[in-house]
Amino acid sequence: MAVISTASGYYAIVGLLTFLTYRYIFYPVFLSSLARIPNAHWSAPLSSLWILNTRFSRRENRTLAEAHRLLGPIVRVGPDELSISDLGSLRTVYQGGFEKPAWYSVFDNYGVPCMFSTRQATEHSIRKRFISHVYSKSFIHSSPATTAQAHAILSERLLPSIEESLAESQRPHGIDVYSVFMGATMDFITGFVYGLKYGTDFLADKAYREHMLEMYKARGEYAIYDQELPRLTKFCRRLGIPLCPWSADSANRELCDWIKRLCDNMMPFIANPEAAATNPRDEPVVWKAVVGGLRKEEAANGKESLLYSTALTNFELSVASELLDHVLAGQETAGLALTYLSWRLSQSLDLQVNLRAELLSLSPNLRVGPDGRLNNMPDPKQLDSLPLLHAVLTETLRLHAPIPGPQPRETPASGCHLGDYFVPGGVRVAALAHTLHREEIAFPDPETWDHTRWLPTVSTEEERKLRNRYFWAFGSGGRMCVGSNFAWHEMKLIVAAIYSNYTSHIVDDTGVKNQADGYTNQPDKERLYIRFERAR
Ligand code: HEM
Ligand SMILES: *[C@@H]1O[C@H](CO)[C@@H](O)[C@H](O)[C@H]1NC(C)=O
Ligand SMILES: CC(=O)N[C@H]1CO[C@H](CO)[C@@H](O)[C@@H]1O
Repeated sequence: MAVISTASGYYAIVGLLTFLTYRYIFYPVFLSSLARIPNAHWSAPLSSLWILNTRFSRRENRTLAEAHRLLGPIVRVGPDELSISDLGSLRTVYQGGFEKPAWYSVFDNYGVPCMFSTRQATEHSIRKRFISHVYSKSFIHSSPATTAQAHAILSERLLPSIEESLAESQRPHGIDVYSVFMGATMDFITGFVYGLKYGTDFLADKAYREHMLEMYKARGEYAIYDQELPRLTKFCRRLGIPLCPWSADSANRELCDWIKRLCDNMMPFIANPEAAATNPRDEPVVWKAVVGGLRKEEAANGKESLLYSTALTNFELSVASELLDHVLAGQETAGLALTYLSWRLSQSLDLQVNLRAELLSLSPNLRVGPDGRLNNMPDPKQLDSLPLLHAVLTETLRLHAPIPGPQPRETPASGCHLGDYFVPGGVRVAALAHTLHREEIAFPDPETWDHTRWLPTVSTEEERKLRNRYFWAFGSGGRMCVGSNFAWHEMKLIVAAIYSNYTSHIVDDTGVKNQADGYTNQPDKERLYIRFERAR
């Protein structure tokens, strides 16, 4: 009896080892259809440790750029994970509507999903229908609310704060434009979401603005734990062993509470949203669209709605979750782009002279009147079609993409073809703006900031077409940035208002060259000191 059970124990162990060797070594390395795809690291088919370590030590951008340069456009970075960088795969994955993986669940706010964190395509398109019209170019270019809000922020807040920095006492150190631009973009997006009356005044309230930036930073730095190691992070949190410091969780809570308070201010108008504003600058455009959309969905489908359990049962938190995402997505990205653009422009007075000439050709333009105020706003279409302004901004979004990191998707259950490979279902696939923006066929000498790549007078139409196909600052397909038109418009207005009136000069740009390597990429020290002078 004893002999038999020893032998069967022996066979069980050998069997188990054989199975494990097959399942975790032989199959992924040799038999899986992913085995034909080049490995970014020899261990990639065996475990995710290498890519996790690359991510946690913040070396992903250059590591993947190098892997694609050496191994081609499709590389395997983990047992079930690929990185892609060719236009064909980009079309298959992003235009093909591949769904988002659980990675995006960290963007569920207050425990409820928002449009950005929604994984499934049909649910996403219901949410998108609520708001896509107010973020369309035609709405933004023609809305009295966006015009009135922009005018107030530029004329009453941004330009005066730059004028103040010209004072003798401030001149030697200049102003931290990183902080100023984060304030300006926060005021723009909260103005559009809640109206100016219930939005922020970050440009005036420097102390509060910098406190919020700290909270935001603490939240962002540790999101990677919940994204890449969700089960372990949750488990440790439950045991009371913090993988990420408590301070990150409490910063996140404070940020959420703050946005919730902005939403609570609007609650008196929930039964009658029209009563929220009597003039265009106070119009809560996005809030109204979200509230109206949810109400309509509730009336049309009630308990049958796909959103019933995720949104309609918790109306207030659903509204807050959606708006929190817009506010944070809209602030940091555009603020980063403006910081890097002002850094690049400050390195060439000639370029500033040419840009100013172009800006002053607008009629009306953004030159400040003798009373220190802006009189008229330029025609948005005219502003949008200024070639030099468009070129300097596009080149900045290329080389310093605010979201350079991977935007993961999941292959559908039936699998798909990428290049010559068959990829089974459930595989995580991602492209990154960082690598696409460094493809030499489209961008020769990719590390050089050269705005002339985008100028019709310097490059051919063919060249610019190819560049536009590789330009991925806002992603592509159905899950592309919904705020891109708003972002272009606000960034162009801010740059135009400043450079119509001032020249800029670097005082201290320590650390600006180094960007954090993550989903978004702040400058190392999160500051950039610039001195402005009145333009003549
Ligand atoms: C320079 C400025 C901006 C950049 C570079 C940018 C970039 C992006 C990118 C790359 C995505 C896709 C992310 C992914 O799939 O992982 C995205 C999505 C999104 N962005 Fe932006 N963004 C900018 C400004 C804004 C603004 C001003 C808003 C204001 C509401 C905004 C709201 C959103 C939302 C709601 C999504 C999710 C869209 C969806 O899932 O359908 N973004 N953005
Ligand atoms: C890429 O990451 C490196 C650090 O690994 C950083 O120095 C560099 O600035 C990053 N580049 C961009 C464009 O984000
Ligand atoms: C070129 C130009 O018009 N510059 C003006 C911009 O606004 C400032 C502040 O009012 C003026 O001092 C500049 O002369």
